[in-house]
Amino acid sequence: MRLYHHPISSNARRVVMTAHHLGLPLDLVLLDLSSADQRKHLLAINPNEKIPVLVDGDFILWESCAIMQYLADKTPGQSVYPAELRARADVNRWMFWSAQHFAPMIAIFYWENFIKGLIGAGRPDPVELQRALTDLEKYAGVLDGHLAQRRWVSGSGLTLADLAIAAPLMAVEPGRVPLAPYTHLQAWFSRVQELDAWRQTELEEELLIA
Ligand SMILES: N[C@@H](CCC(=O)N[C@@H](CS)C(=O)NCC(=O)O)C(=O)O
Repeated sequence: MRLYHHPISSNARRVVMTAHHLGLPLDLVLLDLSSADQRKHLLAINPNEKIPVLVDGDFILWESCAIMQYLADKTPGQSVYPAELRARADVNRWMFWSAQHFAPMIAIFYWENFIKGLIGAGRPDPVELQRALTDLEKYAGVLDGHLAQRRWVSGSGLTLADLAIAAPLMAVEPGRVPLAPYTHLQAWFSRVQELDAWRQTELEEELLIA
């Protein structure tokens, strides 16, 4: 299986972490979003022109959370995406929450405080940062409260929900996301950062950027 990705994309990283955790070999293809030629190729496999994109034989799949679920469903005996109806619905709930609320809010900090400077797109916009802060207070508050009495987001062990929600947090330092008040969230994130899947993708990220 081939995955088109870029190391600064947290949407790609949540897929790469999932593959590592499941022990599935992925052929990683670095896609340079600043190259017109490479974007043309991307458009041919994803009409939204976004990474990640998985190619599994003649099957092409885009949308990071859908790819994570596909990889888990392909893996016999896996425990990160439960088969039981309500357990699966709960994992789905948090994955949608991440895609709809949590990740887009973190992405504003990442874009304004880090990516803009990297690509020369101007100074951080204070109005956008205030909007992100308002959303952070709401959604980080929700997650922090949820994690007050639990080690993992859904059920009693690691699931795709943890990997989906944690990936955008790779932006916490470069994006200067003010997470200090959310102590349960931070403790959970430290647990995720101890996973091989997190460490190995961090290493790849450093190697690819170097
Ligand atoms: N909902 C999509 C979002 C994908 C996405 O926004 N990818 C970004 C990188 S993190 C991208 O390819 N951006 C390129 C662009 O918009 O030009 C997913 O979860 O896969």
